[in-house]
Amino acid sequence: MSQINFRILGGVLLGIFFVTFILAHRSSRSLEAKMTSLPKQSQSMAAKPKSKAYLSPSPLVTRSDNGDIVTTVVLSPSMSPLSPTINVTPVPTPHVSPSTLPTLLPIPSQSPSPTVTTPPLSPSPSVPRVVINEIAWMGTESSANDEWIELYNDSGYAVKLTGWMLKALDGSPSISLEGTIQAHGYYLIERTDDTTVLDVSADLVSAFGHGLSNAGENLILIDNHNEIMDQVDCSGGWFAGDNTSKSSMERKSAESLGGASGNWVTNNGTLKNGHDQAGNTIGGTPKQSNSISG
Ligand SMILES: [Ca+2]
Ligand SMILES: [Ca+2]
Repeated sequence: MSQINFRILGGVLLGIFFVTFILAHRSSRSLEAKMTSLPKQSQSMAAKPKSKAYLSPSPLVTRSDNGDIVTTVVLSPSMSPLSPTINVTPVPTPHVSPSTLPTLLPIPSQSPSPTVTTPPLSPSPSVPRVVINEIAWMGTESSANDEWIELYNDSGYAVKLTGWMLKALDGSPSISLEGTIQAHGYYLIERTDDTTVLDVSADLVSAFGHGLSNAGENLILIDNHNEIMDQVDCSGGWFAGDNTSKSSMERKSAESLGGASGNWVTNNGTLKNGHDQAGNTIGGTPKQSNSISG
């Protein structure tokens, strides 16, 4: 009896084991069938090559505790940032060839300005316009040293006398002129001071050097171009004038040569002008027409 019970118990246990094995095998086959029925989309996504994985998220298929299939979308950690990298290509600097530079043309030299020849203010010495017109070589009754000389402008225009000289060939006197002589005007040069002819204003006061010699002088009038404008050569003695009466030597005509003795006369004693330092009447016509002129 005992042996029979053991056999029965062993058969029961073997049957239980067999049944359990069969059930487990069927369960495994069912799971495999569900796995093969997953959506095509998931399979397609899973089948995508890794080279394009950064473009789409990778799905993760798992199974829950109750046996359901769960698909989880997980962003790939290898996904690149959306912002693209911008590569800036440097712009090459244009190279300027020296041949493209403009060529500077030489500046033509300016031709010299033509020389403008200004006609001289005074004509040639043969026709003097500013002349030695009266010479008080004898001085005045007040003082023999109070000599004076008168120039006359026979032209119709004023003449600037700056640079002109009135001098004797022996070197004394030697007078530098200045100022202007008016057209048909007179120019009075007084020796030492303006009181030589007390009441007539001098145009120039000069020392006269050693003064005019009573024996005569060779006087020349030179312009600013060093040309002789007039000459009264009395180196052999004065053409006219009187040391006793203190009468001056007057020119008859400005248009006639100063070196001609016949062009000079002694003041006539009638037509006079001005007074000396002592108040005596001047024996001549300083800054007025000569007594015998025209
Ligand atoms: Ca005077
Ligand atoms: Ca005079």
